[in-house]
Amino acid sequence: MSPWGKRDDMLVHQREPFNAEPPRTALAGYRTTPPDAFYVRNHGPIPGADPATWRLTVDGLVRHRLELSLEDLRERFDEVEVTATLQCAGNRRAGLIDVRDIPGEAPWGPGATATAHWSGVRLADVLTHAGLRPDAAHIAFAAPDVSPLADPPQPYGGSIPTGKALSPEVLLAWAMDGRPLPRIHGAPLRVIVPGWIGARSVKWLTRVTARAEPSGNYFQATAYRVLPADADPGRAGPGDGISLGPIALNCDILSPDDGARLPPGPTRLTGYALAGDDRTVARVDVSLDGGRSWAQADLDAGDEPWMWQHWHTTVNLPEGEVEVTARAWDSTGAVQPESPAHLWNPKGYVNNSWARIHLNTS
Ligand SMILES: Nc1nc2c(c(=O)[nH]1)N[C@H]1C(S)=C(S)[C@@H](COP(=O)(O)O)O[C@H]1N2
Ligand SMILES: [Mo]
Repeated sequence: MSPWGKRDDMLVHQREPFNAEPPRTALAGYRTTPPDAFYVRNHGPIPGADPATWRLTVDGLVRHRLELSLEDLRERFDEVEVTATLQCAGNRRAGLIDVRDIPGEAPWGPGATATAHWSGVRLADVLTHAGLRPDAAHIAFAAPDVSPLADPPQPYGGSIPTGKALSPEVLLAWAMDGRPLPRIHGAPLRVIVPGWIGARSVKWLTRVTARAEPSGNYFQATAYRVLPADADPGRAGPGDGISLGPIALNCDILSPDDGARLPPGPTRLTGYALAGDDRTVARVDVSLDGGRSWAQADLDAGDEPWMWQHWHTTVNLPEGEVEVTARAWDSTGAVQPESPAHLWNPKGYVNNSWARIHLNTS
């Protein structure tokens, strides 16, 4: 067993702090990801909090500063459940590293994406209870895990605009798939921001602060930003580059596995697609000839708004080496870009180029 109850075949990018993703086939076919295959992304040592003494502070541009225990949250607000997919902005970075090296960043594959049922209370309800002031434009989150990636080291944090924070899908969650949140995933309480990069779903939450400006935290102001290709990430300062919020349209092929040997002939392909924020997946196309011709895949029924959209199709595999490509379209008519070469950026975020796997039928 890997640490933290994860499956044995996790691809471990780092032991301390633990950073790991499952193989792509472990995600195939599941509407919600088995908890032992849910990726883990950490930037500092994992905190442990005693749920009995833990408190959440709500402060900043609010009329009433709040100090809430878990009991207070349960008693004062309605419990809600949202099924949501989390995706790290570094998902598929390996495809960018193939274009040009990205020193100091882990080569994440397609597995930094996973879905769970989350339950807790709406952030909107807590903010309304605190009396949000009209000048509160951003809601910042703070956690106690101190990250050495910032210079000097800094606790993890981030923020989202008030408009998103007041949307009903944004939760302060204490349970994952109907069980208490595991420590590695943020116990006793974490933020869940469906449709936004995983970095904003702050774990081990201790403070919610209403502000006029975005959080000045390293992970909001300096990291998780798309820098121009020629920028030196070691010299990037607060405010440089494009701040990431909503997830970019993406998809992947989950089965068969990349590199699989199969008999030629009819073969079932399955995968997922994910559109950012309130966009939806409109279509997924599959190609066996590098994008010269495309066939439409079928979208599985029953997937809900804040979760990934599974798809499947059957293709007729020819003899020999075959490259299978997939691309998704969203409800705005946007489609994924073809090549990671045009997306390369110094920190290696948002590789949403066409999904590609190689199969061998000889
Ligand atoms: N406190 C804290 N919250 C955090 C992080 C972190 O390092 N510390 N990592 C973020 C990132 S980048 C991602 S992608 C998600 C991953 O959530 P998971 O580890 O539960 O999969 O948590 C986010 N929340
Ligand atoms: Mo992330």
